Amino acid sequence: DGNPPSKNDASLETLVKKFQDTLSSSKKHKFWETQPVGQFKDIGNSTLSEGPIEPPAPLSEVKQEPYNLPSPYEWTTCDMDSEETCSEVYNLLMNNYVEDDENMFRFNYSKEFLRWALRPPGYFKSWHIGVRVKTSKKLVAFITGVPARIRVREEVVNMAEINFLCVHKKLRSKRLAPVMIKEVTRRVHLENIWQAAYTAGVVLPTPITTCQYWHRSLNPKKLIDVGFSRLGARMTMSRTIKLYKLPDSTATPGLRKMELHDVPAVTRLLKSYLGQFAVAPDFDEDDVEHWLLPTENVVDSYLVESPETHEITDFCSFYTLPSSILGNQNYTTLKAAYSYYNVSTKTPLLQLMNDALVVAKQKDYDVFNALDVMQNESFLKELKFGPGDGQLHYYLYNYRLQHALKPSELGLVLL
Ligand code: MYA
Repeated sequence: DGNPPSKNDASLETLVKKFQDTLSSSKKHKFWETQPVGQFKDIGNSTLSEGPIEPPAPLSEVKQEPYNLPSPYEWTTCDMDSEETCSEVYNLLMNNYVEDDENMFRFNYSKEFLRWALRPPGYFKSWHIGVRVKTSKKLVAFITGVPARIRVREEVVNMAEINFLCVHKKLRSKRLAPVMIKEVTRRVHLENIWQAAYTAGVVLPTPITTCQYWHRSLNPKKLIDVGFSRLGARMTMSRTIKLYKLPDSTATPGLRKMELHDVPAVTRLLKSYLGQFAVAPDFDEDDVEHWLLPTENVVDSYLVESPETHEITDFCSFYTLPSSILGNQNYTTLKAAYSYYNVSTKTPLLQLMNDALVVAKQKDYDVFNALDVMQNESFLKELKFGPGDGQLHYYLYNYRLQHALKPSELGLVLL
């Protein structure tokens, strides 16, 4: 999705960008103004009610043919089961996907990650959309959707989660993105789904909430060497290394990796926990098996099984998303863990997350990232996370909320 691999400490350049962003709510959005999304002019208008902005249309009224692309290009459906296609997608994103504001880092989603992210239960191959150059067949743009049931307040809504929108650097600013968004919308409509959820680092009409990235250094020396973080005032490298030192082993008795037989218990735990948030996924056992059962170098999940009662009382998880380090002599990759879904009922969340940090450190991650969603604020400062310069805006398509949410009211993490 569209969250920059953000860093600690905003530079002047970043602050200027931020200022421009705050002005952008008055800027024209020629495309987004035509779409069924909350419009800036409607903010605070209490005559508009919560829920779908447009009603579903009969399927016979959904356009049957793809939208027109500029003539050098053609649509392609990307078969992520194919090793060759998956490599083409991987390479497009590796070279052209999201960068931080200062172009020092770029997301480097692995092939295994892309296969996991794009093939959840009930996925549609037709929602994995590429654009090729007709003559050379080179893949130059991409956008995806996957189905998800997302609860908004009391209502569970069938949605598409839209991600991996990417246009090759050489084809930017030619209004290709709106065509791609319209085409994925059409293909989602063909499955009788009329709402979507997505995130982006840019401000569009209109965020349901705006979250902050926080970063917990695990390998401070490397993070400083590559320019991800800076030595604090009155700090030396050795004091910094000591500050971020973690125990060699986890503290919670009964903490272990999640296994297949845990799926029912984890589903119950998550369902009851996510119930408290205004917007959250409605996971069933198949979803939990797909999204949370550990997959090497993709998603890690741990739980606490009570040594006495064998009850599953707590859960934590993170996904693996490295970033390429652009133009550094010594390092090419930043290994980052991203906090995913965490549930505490017995082990204090602070202790659970400290154990997650310990595990990530043992597995050689350089940094552990978390958004200020759900109850994350309760541990961020205490566990020495620092605020990043990246903001992540969450959006719904064709679903209006009366008021923006606080990040802590959001129970949804998109990849
Ligand atoms: S977020 C990740 C986005 N990807 C990147 O940031 C990678 C690097 N950047 C690029 O590849 C390009 O810059 C992209 C834009 C492709 C982003 N979300 O073609 P253009 C609007 C939505 O001339 P380009 C993610 O994957 C922009 O405001 N809209 O621009 C979630 C302008 O419209 P308007 C965006 O730079 C994606 C128009 O595009 C974004 O060449 C969710 C300009 O088009 C953005 N991130 O290409 C997509 N960036 O004039 C929406 C720019 O109105 C899904 N724009 O301001 C909606 C739900 C659909 C399904 C509905 C089902 C019911």
